[in-house]
Amino acid sequence: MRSSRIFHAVDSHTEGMPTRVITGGVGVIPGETMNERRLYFIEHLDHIRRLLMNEPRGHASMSGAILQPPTRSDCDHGIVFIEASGCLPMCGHGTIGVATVLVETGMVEVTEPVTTVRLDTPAGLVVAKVRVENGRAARVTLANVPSFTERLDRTLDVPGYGSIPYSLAFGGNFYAMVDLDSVGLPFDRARQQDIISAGLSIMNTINTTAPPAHPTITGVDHVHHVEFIAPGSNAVRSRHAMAIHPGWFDRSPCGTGTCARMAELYTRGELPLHTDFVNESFIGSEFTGRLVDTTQVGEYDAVLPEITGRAWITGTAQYLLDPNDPFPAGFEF
Ligand code: PYC
Repeated sequence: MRSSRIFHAVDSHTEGMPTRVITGGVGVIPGETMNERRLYFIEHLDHIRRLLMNEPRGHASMSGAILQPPTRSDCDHGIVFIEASGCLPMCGHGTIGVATVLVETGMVEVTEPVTTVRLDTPAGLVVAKVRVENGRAARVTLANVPSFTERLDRTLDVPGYGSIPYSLAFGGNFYAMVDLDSVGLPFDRARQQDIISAGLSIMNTINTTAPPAHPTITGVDHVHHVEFIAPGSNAVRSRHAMAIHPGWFDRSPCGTGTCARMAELYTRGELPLHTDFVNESFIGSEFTGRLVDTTQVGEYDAVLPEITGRAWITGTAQYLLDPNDPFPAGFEF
């Protein structure tokens, strides 16, 4: 067995969506903040993401998180998020996966009934409160980064789809929120290719005509997620299909998407503070969220969201790179 690289991993899934937690093999990424590390990684180390996320070690919907020492003294660990499609500033299902792995492997000091883990993410501080029962991480509640509505009730001329009403909100990433009805498609996995095509057209139209920009986080300046809201959804319970660039769906209810949706519902006056909101994924799994306070992000009125979800460890692995492997950065299919 020959290997020029070895990456240590604990694989998990959060409500159906994988998080490959890389616990060793990358080293400390240069950067004074976790967002600087994310940007350095994108520019200089993206081959590692592609090796770990693409086929044959991953797949087109693969997601992961590289553990780092924190860049701030009030955190236990840092995270650089990796996916088949890039490096997100924040990922809710990924953070729930990381918190579960840290507790169940004993990488943090575990206390019952609640272990608090403070995480340094590219989008800012995220605090995970892990409910621990008999040593098992039963569920995780994240206090996510401030979330806000960037634009409400606009229309977009989308080639092939006509005039589409949408709103845009930030919950750790930017999300376009669109009623599935408005693109004439049913909430049905049998129509997933059509839903992805509509999502990519909407993202492309927003990014070429009116891209958003986060006022304080460098490099967060596009939309790669469209949250297609299913008919019958409301501010108590919502179902959605989360279409993600370049062409896959979140299997989990999407933590940052749930926070963006709660920010939008708050702006509409439909979701008060301290009120549960259940968000269901395309495969029927759930996160429960709530807003706990208000704040300000640049010129935007913002909210402080929490989400609760569960994760399970699925395996441990060492991923190798044989020096003769013809696909040293994997491949996309
Ligand atoms: O849970 O925040 C999330 C997420 C983003 C993309 C996939 N999952």
